[in-house]
Amino acid sequence: MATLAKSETLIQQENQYGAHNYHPLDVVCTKGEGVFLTDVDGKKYMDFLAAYSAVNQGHNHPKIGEAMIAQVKSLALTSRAFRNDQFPPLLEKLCRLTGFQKALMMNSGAEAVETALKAMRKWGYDKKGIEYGKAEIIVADGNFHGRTTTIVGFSTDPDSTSRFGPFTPGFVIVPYGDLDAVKKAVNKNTCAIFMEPIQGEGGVIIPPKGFLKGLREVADQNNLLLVLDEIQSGLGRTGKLFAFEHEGIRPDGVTIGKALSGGYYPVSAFLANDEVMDVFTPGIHGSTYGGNPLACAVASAALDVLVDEKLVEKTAELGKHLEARLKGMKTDKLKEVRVIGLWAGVQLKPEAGGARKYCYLLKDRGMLCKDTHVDTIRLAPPLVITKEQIDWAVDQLEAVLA
Ligand code: IF1
Repeated sequence: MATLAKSETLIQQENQYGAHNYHPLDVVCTKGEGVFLTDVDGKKYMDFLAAYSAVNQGHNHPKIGEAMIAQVKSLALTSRAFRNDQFPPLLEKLCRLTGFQKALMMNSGAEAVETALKAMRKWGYDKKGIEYGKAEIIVADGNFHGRTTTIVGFSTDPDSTSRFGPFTPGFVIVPYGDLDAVKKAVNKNTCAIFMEPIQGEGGVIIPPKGFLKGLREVADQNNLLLVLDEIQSGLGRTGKLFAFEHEGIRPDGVTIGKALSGGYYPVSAFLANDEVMDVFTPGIHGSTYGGNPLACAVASAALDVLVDEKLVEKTAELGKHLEARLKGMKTDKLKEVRVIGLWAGVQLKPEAGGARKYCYLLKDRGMLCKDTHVDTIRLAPPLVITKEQIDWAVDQLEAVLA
């Protein structure tokens, strides 16, 4: 009797009992360490997705794991009805590191985005005096901010919006990177501009130079908030703590998540200054798990690792090397290569036949990455990767694209 590989049995089980809301690569992981993942059949891979930048600190970073285990042994959850001793120091650490005056803790990225959207609207009514029920937020074509019904309502990806309506009104969509379109979309009811400084799901789309600066100016001239979603781009990925630093601006608010926990636990936050955060008063927003002691202990250790291991500075350095190597690949299948920090969108020509088949070829060679928008291979390794490991990975990529 033929025996199935362990992974095949698990894949069958998942297909039978799980909702089919994903189409993952057929690799069943059981162990993670640094840049590596190992599957249930014992094969080791270099991970070039890093759980969509949630494991910037590397898989199962021991320091974060130890902090988590220590906290598990003392206290996991109080709810916000009572206070806990891990929450206040995490808030101060976050604010000192990021330069914002206040933080509001949530769990998933989508919840941080929902928090930001509520803050933008309420600020529009409370502080700007927009007529209640009329507030508008300007967002970008090709955005990805999460999966709640409000958020997918202003997505332009048919997969995200597919038959989930009716949707929340009050969002105006403009082409990403088009400052004139943003200016034209502003009216007396506009409360905010909300965008990703670099679009991840869009395929690592870097806006034209000056776009973020321009958004800042439009916001200032029209008394709007500029709020940026740095859930994927933030905490080191681009070679700066925040992607907005590349243009020397400060937004009025920012959402973070993913790497805030180094992959151990869903932890997210909305960060802003008092003027914006003051719109939240007791009882009008929250979450059972938001700011729980376990999350705070994990986030605190995850931030320490970013700082202590100088991952932001390291990413800026290694990013230049990754860019040079990717742009020097000998292949005629490339349409465009976009790189910022350790984040790359390798866009293939349509005649290359789609990015997914190359992801499978790379998997066979021991490298895991994810296609996006049919033609783009997205590269986002853990930031603890070494120069030699980058070289090995680009060699694999060059070989499958040859
Ligand atoms: C999935 C994409 C990445 C995000 C930004 C908010 C969220 C995300 C900028 C929501 C989440 C994820 C979720 C993941 C796939 C993924 C993704 F391809 F869909 F766009 F990373 F590139 N803002 N991004 O990127 O955060 O609620 O998920 O914690 O499987 O849906 P979340």
